[in-house]
Amino acid sequence: MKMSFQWFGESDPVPLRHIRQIPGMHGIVSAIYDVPVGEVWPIDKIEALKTKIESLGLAFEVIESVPVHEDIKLGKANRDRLIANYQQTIRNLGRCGLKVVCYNFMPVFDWTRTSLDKVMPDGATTLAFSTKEVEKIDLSKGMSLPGWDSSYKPEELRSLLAEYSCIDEEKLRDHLTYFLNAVVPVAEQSGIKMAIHPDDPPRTIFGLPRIVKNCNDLARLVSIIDSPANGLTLCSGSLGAVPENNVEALVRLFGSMNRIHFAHLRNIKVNAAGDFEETAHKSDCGSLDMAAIVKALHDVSFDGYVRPDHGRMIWGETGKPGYGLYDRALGAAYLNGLWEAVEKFSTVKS
Ligand code: DNO
Repeated sequence: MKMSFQWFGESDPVPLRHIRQIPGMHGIVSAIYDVPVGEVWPIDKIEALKTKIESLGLAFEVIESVPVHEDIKLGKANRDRLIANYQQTIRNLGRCGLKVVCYNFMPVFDWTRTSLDKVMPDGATTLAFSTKEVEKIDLSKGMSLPGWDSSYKPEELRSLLAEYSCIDEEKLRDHLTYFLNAVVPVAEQSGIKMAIHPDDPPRTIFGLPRIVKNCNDLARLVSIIDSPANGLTLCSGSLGAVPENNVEALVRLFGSMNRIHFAHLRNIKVNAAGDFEETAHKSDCGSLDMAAIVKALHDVSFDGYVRPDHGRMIWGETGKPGYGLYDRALGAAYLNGLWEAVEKFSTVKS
């Protein structure tokens, strides 16, 4: 298990040198943020980012994300040009030594929350999702959340939502299949493993189709192309937001098929209505058994990348909600501790 940390480049309030001080930190997860979605990432930009990260003794092997243009998800006529660009980006990343590319196929919106600063009993603030609140969101005002690759002005959002009105789950799945058939062979040749991020939360929102929500969806996804290059980002907090999703069992199933290349590990407290708030990583702070999830990763001989996902804001830290230094650093230390314990005590001594 290679511990990593997401860093949003020079504009990130968390400096790389602070990330380096977290014990057991293997590398950085990042992206090229100044190339418009759908265009090719040039080799020199990738190289420059890699050199910067490596100069601090950290590895740069995981991209999160190479965003998929909405026209590919919509199956529009210009998708072949956009997919050719995506293929070239994958080739360029492979040439620069990258290993895993995280992406998602969520229409319009990436991860969605209804509060970015819900106050917890201990005074920390956190990200939360409430079904009632999401129904009240007025999309005519546009929408954007931290960490998203796109933000929308009201007019753009209106026309994009109209375009999706004729896309159901089956159509969206066809478009994903078309995309993967073109991209996975290139990823294989380039030494890159594609790792789709599940829908967050894993249910339909704003009437848009969602196709990476549960065990069935993941099974259909990996069967589209039977190759390790067609893999998953196992996000405990996304999948775990629906109580029927047993995250430990998902790790065992897809991990033993060698399809989990990247894991986002965070804990959430979920209620019966499916509302949730993101908690500290430790198991007894939320609804997920993080020790069981880490043990399952170990049992399937997981040797991919992990990052502590979103943290709360604590100790007066300000910055990008979910992406502060302190709580994510605590998460990394905790997860490394779980891994060390599992590793040490499940070793069969000869
Ligand atoms: C938020 C993040 C997501 C993720 C993308 C991957 O929780 O994990 O924004 O980066 O969905 O494409």
